[in-house]
This record gives sequence, C-alpha cells and structure tokens, in this order.
Amino acid sequence: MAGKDDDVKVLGVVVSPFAIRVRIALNIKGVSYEYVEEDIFNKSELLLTSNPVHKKVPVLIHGGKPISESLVIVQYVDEVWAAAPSVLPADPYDRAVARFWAAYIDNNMVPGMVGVLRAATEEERAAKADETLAAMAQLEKAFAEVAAKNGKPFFGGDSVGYVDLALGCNLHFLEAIRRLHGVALVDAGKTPLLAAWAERFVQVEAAKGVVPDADDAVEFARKIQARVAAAAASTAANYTDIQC
Ligand SMILES: N[C@@H](CCC(=O)N[C@@H](CS)C(=O)NCC(=O)O)C(=O)O
Repeated sequence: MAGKDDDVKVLGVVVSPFAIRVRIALNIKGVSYEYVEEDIFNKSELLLTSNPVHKKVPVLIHGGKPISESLVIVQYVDEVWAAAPSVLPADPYDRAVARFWAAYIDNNMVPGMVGVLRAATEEERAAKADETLAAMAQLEKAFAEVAAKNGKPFFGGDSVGYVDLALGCNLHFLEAIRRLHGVALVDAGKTPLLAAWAERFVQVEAAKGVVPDADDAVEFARKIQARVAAAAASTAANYTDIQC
C-alpha cells in the first residue's frame, strides 16, 4: 500500500467544479499532489483508463490506484488524511445531513446551473434559472438553520466542510452566468446569507489559486454553448456529450 503522501495525482480541468472541490479538500489536508490538466474534448489515455466507466474528471490517483466521482474522492481524502481539520462532521447524524445537502447540490442545483449555460432557447434558460433559484432558496434556508444554531461562518462550522466544498466549487460558474446572461443566482437581495458566505469561501486559504477567475468560466461556457449550437445544427456529429 502506498504511503499516505506518496504519489497523489489529480486529473482535472481548471474550471471543473468537481475537480476544484477535490483540490480544495487536498489543500485543507495539506496534501501535496501533482495536478494534471486534462482536455475533456480530447481525453488522455490516462483519464480513459483511470475512469473507464464515466471518462470524466476529476480522478484522484493515489499510489497508482484511481478513484472517481468528486464527492467519493473528498470522502476518501477525509478518511485517508484523517487528522484535523476534518471535512465531514464527526457525528453520524451531522455527517448524514452534510451528505444530504451535498447530494442536493449535485442533483438539484448543478443541473439547473448547467442547464442555464447549455439552454438552446431563452425560454429554456429562464426555466433552468428558476430551477436553480429554487435550489438556492433551499440552500439559503439550510444555511440559515446552521447560522441560527451556532452562528458559524460555514456549513462546516468554523472552517470549510463537505457542503461548503460541494457548493463553493461552483461560484465561478454562477458568476459567469451573471456576466453572460444577467441572471444573479447568488445575490445579496435573494440569498443574503449565501452571498456573504460566498465572499468568505473564496477568501479561504485552501481555495486560493484553485477557484478560477470567472473569466475562465465565461470562456469555457462559450465553448460549450458553441458546441451545443453546432450539435443542434448538425445531425451528423454528436457534440453535446461533454458535461461539466
Ligand atoms: N459526478 C461527477 C461529475 C464529473 C463531471 O461532470 N466532470 C466533467 C468536467 S466538469 C467531465 O469530465 N466531463 C467530460 C464528459 O462529460 O465527457 C463528479 O462528481 O466527479
């Protein structure tokens, strides 16, 4: 078995929210790792063989063994580098609640957000924006409960935890949506607690240098939109299979 700090590699894409959450988790734990930038439009052999089922980033390769799915990876990182600070709460009930909200983010908020970016029509975009806003309102309520209970700055308490990672890794895309489509999905008017939380999240040391500038997300979103448009115009090529 590999030593704990041996040979840790992350296959990612700079703007990928899922890769970002893994990289921040490793930073929280103080694990040094090699970061390998993938081109998801032209996947490397290493990615294809490391994640043969989904063929997606991120993949964590620890001591030569690959692990896929960002939330699974974050839990693995938390268990392998178990010394504080921990990412998931210690209490089983609190852990279950954290997993619930992380799943909610990936199953409800992220598809809405991606839908806004990939929408073929303005009607579709508005519907996806509403979907995302509804998810944001739920998350605002969840965070209000955390704040009412202990007045802590993060879902994880005094420091960034599992739910913070799950949500915070999307902030650059939320800002890209505001710039590209004028839709504010986290803002001081509608979600004041989350807006303040987002400002704190990007200031966290472990997130610095990992959360990309929204300009990068804008550029990536434009690339995806161009592919969606090309796919709509062509029956021959299937360009829409890339997800982010
Ligand atoms: N559920 C996966 C999602 C990963 C994902 O969608 N990654 C995107 C980049 S943001 C990707 O690799 N897309 C390539 C593709 O769809 O073929 C996770 O949490 O790791």
